[in-house]
Amino acid sequence: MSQNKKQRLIVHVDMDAFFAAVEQLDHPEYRGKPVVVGADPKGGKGRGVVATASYEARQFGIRSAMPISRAYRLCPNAIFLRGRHRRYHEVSQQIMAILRDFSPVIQQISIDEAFLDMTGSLGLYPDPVALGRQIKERIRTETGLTASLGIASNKFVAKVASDLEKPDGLTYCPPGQEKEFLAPLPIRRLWGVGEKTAQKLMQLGFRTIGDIAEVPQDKLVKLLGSWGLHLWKLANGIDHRPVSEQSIRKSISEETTFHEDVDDAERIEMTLFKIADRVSRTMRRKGWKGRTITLKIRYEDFETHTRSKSLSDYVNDAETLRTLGVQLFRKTWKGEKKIRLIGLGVSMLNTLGGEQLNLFGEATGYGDPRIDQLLEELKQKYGENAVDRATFLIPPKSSSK
Ligand code: TTP
Ligand code: MG
Repeated sequence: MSQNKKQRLIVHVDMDAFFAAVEQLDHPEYRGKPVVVGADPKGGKGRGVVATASYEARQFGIRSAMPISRAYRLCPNAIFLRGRHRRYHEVSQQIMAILRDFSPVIQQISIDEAFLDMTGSLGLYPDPVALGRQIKERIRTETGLTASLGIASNKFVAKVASDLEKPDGLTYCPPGQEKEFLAPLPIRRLWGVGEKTAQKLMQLGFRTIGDIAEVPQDKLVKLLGSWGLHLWKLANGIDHRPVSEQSIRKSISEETTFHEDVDDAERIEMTLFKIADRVSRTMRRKGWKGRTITLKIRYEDFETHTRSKSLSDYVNDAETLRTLGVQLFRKTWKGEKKIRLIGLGVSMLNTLGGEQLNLFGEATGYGDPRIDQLLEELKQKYGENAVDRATFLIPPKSSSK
């Protein structure tokens, strides 16, 4: 199956309970205790979500993305913290620098996660497990934090492996054993299989990754389309994707939870505008542009939907993000339920450097980078609320209801 490709050695590193672990590191009094980083629980009435929870808090059932009010009910005595993102980025950079010492071929996937291609250093590190221990040890001594590692011949298997023995795990899948390694695991562990897809696959009779690997390729393609082939390959432990800095899939998003559920379209769109402006500012500051815009809506009953649009050009200007955000919003929301949360994300990011094309052309007047620039300069000088686009200054009309 390996088509005579060169045997690779891929390491996936993922920090344990990252934000919470940094808090426990900086505040020894939090160690060994349930720590929840995320929104303010406001005595059970808070409306945001959990970013992450320490493993002590996970024993109470608290998980990332859970409503903070539910986390509070599960463990009111937990230490609830809002989070210090600058600090998390600082530690993240420290970790990535350590990883770069082991291999120049590194792909950072998120703030606490990266792939390393160690193929070129096989001579230096003939024993993958000893290499894994060494990486973990350096992270531990230099940052005081624990990481979980997966080591395998490709990215998918390494990623699955790093999650199996969390926290402080080290899991190695020797080459040639990928299929057997994956077979007993539930289908949810396949990349790209979310809750809904998992349900669909279960209805079709698939429970484990092995169940999928055993189906003839063409049958799966008939059932699921070309995506079926992709799943079949992963299930069989086949993944030729390179570890490459180029393809770093950074994404950025912002969301707002309303103080009370809202059904005033104008107010929601205004909020979306503000979010688009903030996302755009961060992107321009970091020199990022993106191609896929995603809207997220959570209704009063917590049902959550995302809707995306991919563009042919990379963009980062506020007008384009606002326009697309509102278009997606109007397509998604028909006023049937009140809205609890609204968010906007941009993914498929690229760092700047290539030519910059204006998505909508000159005629529409969208996306004048000079206005964005000016706004940003003023905000940096005088603070977030000092200036705003005229749209925000018009008092919203009262809701049509
Ligand atoms: P993860 O690596 O997914 O989670 P984790 O490091 O907290 O825990 P684990 O031991 O299971 O790896 O995410 C890294 C950080 O990203 C996490 O500490 C907080 C942040 N995050 C959010 O803000 N919201 C989320 O929904 C998730 C999943 C993560
Ligand atoms: Mg992690």
